[in-house]
Amino acid sequence: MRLSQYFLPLLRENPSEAQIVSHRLMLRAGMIRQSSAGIYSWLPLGLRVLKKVEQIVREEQDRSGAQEILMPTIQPAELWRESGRYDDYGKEMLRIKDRHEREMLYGPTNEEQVTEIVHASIKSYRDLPKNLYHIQWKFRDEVRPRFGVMRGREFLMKDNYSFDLDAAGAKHSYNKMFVAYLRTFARMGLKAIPMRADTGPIGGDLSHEFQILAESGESEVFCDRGWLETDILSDILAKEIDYDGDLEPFFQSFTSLYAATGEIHKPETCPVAAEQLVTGRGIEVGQTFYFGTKYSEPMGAVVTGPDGAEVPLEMGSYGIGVSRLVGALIEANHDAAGIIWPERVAPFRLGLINLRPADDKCRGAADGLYGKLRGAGVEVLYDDRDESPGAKFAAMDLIGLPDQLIVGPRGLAAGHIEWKQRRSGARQDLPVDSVVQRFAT
Ligand code: 5CA
Repeated sequence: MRLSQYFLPLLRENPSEAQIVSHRLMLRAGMIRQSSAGIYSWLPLGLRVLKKVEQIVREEQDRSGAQEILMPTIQPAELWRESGRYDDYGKEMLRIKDRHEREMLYGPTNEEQVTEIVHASIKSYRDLPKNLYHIQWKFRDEVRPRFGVMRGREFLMKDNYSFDLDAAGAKHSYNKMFVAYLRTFARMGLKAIPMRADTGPIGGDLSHEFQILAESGESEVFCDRGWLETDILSDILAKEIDYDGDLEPFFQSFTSLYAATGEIHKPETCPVAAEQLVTGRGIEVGQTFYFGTKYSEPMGAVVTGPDGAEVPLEMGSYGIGVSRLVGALIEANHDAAGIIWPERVAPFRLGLINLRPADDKCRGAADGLYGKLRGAGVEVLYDDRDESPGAKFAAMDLIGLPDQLIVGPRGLAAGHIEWKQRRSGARQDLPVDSVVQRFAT
């Protein structure tokens, strides 16, 4: 993409409404634009990141055996009356009436909708287990939407729902998601700690929140100091996972060290000595719930068991805040100059800067490189604008592409192009003809 043609509305000044760094940087880097409180449009650069995050989430769901569906954003109120949540959910639910005065709602989550789908088509234990997921916009009329996409009113969530015959099967489904979540976050380079959590309006008694430790996090969290010292990312990605095998040892190994959210942590029952306990803030990027028959029973979602008797489905639900993750990734990856994208979620792999677009040699070399890199399948953002070098460097650092290639007259005369790594700031001269091969995928 040529920057001269790209829709990238960068802001020079820090927007005053943004209190945390990810919100500031998303606005400054032209990734999002607020529509109303807690509701955003995603602009081209932001959308590219959102899609990459979404794709990693999707790949790990698919790997675990979950199947993708797409449920609507607007749901009928009747379904929620069946489960008893229509009144319980309170003001966070956006209630709508259609032209026939039928009560509808913009889904804050989909337990009822998916239970209805499965109930309509699954009648026998032989059709179990099933695990269905979708990646869809949700609406929660939060009391205090803030921090940009971190606590929005409209936000993108991956949510899935497992259906099993019995509690043992349901725990296996829970464990599968537990593994899939750790892998998902690890692939984005995020150390998400699974913490015992309260279940709130979703219900049930087994739940984990996946928390990234960060000053700007909204959750109060407590964990064993051991969590800070272990390199869980490489541990997780190095493990071969057989999703059909026994996952309980994996689950145990990642839950043996204490970690709990503020809602359930009690100093008097905490097993960790005070000097070993870390108290901090966390960003909740996902949550898993096992709630058994909370929805299947009132909604009559039963299957015929092996002995012919009807049994209500054992269920769990699992959410990942896809749009929140974009903010969380920035909280974990930035410096004073701007964002530093991890390669796997970067909107473009490379930034190519032409320092002298008016100079024929520079333009020829930069245009040529741009064409070859694209031909080799590399995603490149090419700054071909007629701007000062300083403005170009600042823009490239702000939007945080992992690597920058800088084409200038002096380097070209010596047959090289400067390569700058955004994260380390390290610079190196590369011979012009080696560049494409260095970055080809
Ligand atoms: N039905 C369950 C699991 S599918 C559920 O709704 N869980 S949840 O309430 O914990 O939401 C799942 C994830 O969505 C959270 O972990 C969080 O990362 C994200 N999320 C929740 N509320 C918001 C919000 N207001 N803005 C952005 N992300 C949110």
